[in-house]
Amino acid sequence: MNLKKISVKLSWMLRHCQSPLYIDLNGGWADADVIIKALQERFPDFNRETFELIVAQDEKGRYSFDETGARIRANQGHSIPSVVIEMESPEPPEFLYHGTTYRFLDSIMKEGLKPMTRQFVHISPDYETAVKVGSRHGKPVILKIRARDFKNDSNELYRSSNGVWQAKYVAPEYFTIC
Ligand code: HQG
Repeated sequence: MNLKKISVKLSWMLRHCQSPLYIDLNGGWADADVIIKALQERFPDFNRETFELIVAQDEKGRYSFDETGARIRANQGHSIPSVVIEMESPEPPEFLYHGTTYRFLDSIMKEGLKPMTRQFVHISPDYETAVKVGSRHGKPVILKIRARDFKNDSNELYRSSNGVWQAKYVAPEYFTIC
């Protein structure tokens, strides 16, 4: 069984799929048994044990079971509109980082950082993580965000349970190219 392939499908079901809609918009939870059944149609050997392995071993902590194990959700990264995942809003460090690539840079420096197809702009806690995120799109370029000033100016800034910071929009005045 190709666990990576299953995880990609799982991530799509929990973050992006609207037809059918597997998740409850209030909290983003899906019934784990429903997800198992749906995944078994494509991956017949998939079962609860494999499911738990994928969730436990995910390198980015993408998924969480609830305390009973009956429900599963993606911790962040949704494109489904109006799904609400509760997130904390702690004091950020002075700087946070956003990894992107050169072909987006002109537009980003003019328009600011937008969520594009997701609900939030994803912001990394450190430079190294931002390099990895940016590299998914091409040669990485890293923006250094004045996160404390951003939050102090009453801009919304959250941190998801797997440590990714999230903003609705970051204006160009808050970042520079590293
Ligand atoms: C860029 C992965 C033009 C933005 C990672 C990014 C992350 C603009 C791209 C998570 C723009 C969107 C998210 C503007 C932003 N003009 N381009 N005004 N504003 N952009 O994939 O941040 O594997 O939706 O810089 O680890 O790359 O999914 O976002 O390059 O945490 O779990 O538009 O995806 O996690 O790309 O990555 P994405 P992202 P998962």
